[in-house]
Amino acid sequence: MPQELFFRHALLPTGWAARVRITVADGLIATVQAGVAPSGEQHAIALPGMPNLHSHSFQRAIAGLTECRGSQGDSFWTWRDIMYRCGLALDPDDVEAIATQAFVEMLEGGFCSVGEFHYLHHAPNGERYTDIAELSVRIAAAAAAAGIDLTLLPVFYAHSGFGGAPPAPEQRRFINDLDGYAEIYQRCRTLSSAGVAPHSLRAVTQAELAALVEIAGAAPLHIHIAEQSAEVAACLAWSGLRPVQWLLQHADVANNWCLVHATQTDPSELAATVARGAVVGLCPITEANLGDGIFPARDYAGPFGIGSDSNVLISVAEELRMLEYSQRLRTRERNVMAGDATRATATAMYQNAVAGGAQALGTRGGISVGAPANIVALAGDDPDLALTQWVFCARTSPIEDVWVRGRRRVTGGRHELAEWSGRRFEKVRKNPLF
Ligand code: NGQ
Ligand code: ZN
Repeated sequence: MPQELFFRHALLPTGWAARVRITVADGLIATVQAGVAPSGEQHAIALPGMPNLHSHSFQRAIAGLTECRGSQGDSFWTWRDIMYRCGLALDPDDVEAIATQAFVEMLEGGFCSVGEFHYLHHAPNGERYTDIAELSVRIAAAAAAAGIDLTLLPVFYAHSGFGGAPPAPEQRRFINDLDGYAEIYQRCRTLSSAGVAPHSLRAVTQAELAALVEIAGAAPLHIHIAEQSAEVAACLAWSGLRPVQWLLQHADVANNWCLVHATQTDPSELAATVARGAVVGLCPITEANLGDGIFPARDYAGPFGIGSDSNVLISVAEELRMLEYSQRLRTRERNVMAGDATRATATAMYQNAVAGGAQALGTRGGISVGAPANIVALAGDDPDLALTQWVFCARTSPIEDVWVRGRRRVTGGRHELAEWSGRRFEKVRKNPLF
């Protein structure tokens, strides 16, 4: 007997529909019918679960610990020193506990799937664990416990700067050669869906990037790019090209690629990115928190999705609000992210980020037959207004229930493991090493 859910309104790929019955079989949406009489379990408003296309779950452990001024001026790079210190202090149990908590919060915040851009591979002294993919196994275990759909994006990291500079000692947990990386990647493919992630142009050479593209084939390929202005300056000094320019000239960027951040891009780089069909992975809260700059979204016509990245705050609504507000502050206009067809700004951003996020993770998104039954139920009567209020106006979350592959994980806004996981997480946070 397939599971049946009834919603007064549902956001379908074609827009809002009323009185919608969704049936679920084997975790996938089996049927979607609009305009039907209520039956079975009834809810107010169904949204497709939002993909979180970029997360470093372990960084949730330092949320709130990097917001005091240091002795020198603070920057992305001083934040990174603190983040590295934390990364060096975590054992496998810690990594799993922190990831579980981050994933629980993602589900409570409206994300149903996550691309975990995972680069803590080795022991704190830099040696391989007996199982080279030990920490990927822990991430997969955390995702299974929390019940979030996982795309593991094991990261290849080999250098500390452009032109193949040797890695720094504090990067020792990240470092692999191509053979070691291929081993981790193959293991990841047995744990969950997976993609390939060259960390950044700072961390890979051109030859390594080409090998990684080969390994990925048609699987998702994610890379950090053009986030900080110092990175643009270093890339120009090294190659005479800006990072996105360099990437598009030297790699076969296609629609399985996700360019994470792409903050520092000029109009010609944006147009060239659109032509390749790649997704831009925007992480508006982290980009604001780290002082990256503002992605010129008004001038970009291609697919995008959202990521919680450093996990300093985990919420679909707050990512979308930051995205729209950063554009308003930059352009001095309003409703910048709305579309001609979808004029409600929150709804337009939501639909676009669901589609772009699913593309980036290589999954099906949206409430449609054959897609995973990943659904977020909001309270409210008027669906556009409810989604708008969640994104722009609400002090408390209107999320009631969240299903992943048809299984309800959040009820009344609360994840089934929230209390237990929160306690375990707070114990890890007492670690004096960070
Ligand atoms: C990361 N995070 O890998 O976690 C990066 C910082 C780097 C963000 N860029 C480190 N948000 O880019 O070198
Ligand atoms: Zn990142």
